[in-house]
Amino acid sequence: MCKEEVERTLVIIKPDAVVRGLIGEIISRFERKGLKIVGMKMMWISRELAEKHYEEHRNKPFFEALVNYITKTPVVVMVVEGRCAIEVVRKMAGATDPKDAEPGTIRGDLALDISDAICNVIHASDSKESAEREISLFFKPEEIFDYPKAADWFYRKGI
Ligand code: FUP
Repeated sequence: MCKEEVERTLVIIKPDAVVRGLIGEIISRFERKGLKIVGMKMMWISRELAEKHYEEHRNKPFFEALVNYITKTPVVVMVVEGRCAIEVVRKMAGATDPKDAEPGTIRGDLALDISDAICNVIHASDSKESAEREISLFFKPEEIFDYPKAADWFYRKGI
């Protein structure tokens, strides 16, 4: 389990969140938590990219609906960095089905209805391997940035 390691994870603000005007709300939650956005863009995911991203679900009955859902409108994709970011962002996202997601989580607070697919506002990578794979699917290396945040000095050890 992660304790100290700075990790990067892929977040997608999905079509339901975009059309409901929730982009800012979701980004704010990550910023307030202390996570750092090191890559971000709006894009319209192609069918081909959606199928690659959701490869592990290819044989599931909801695959077609899932691809239709994620390609329905533009989305915002982000690389989010911070201490144990993969686990932290998954916790912030909450359970897959928004009816089961705890209040306080993004899905618990911001979603309820589903359609042919489970519409659940965001995607967040579920492991180190997925994070690496998904980040390289959506971002070129030069689209991810290294920069300091104002409070970095405060958390340095030994001062
Ligand atoms: P999560 O890791 O929480 O994003 O959930 P999964 O990887 O299990 O599922 C990926 C996406 O498939 C979900 F975000 C929504 C969709 N899904 C369905 O539409 N129906 C299902 O029964 C399960 C998942």
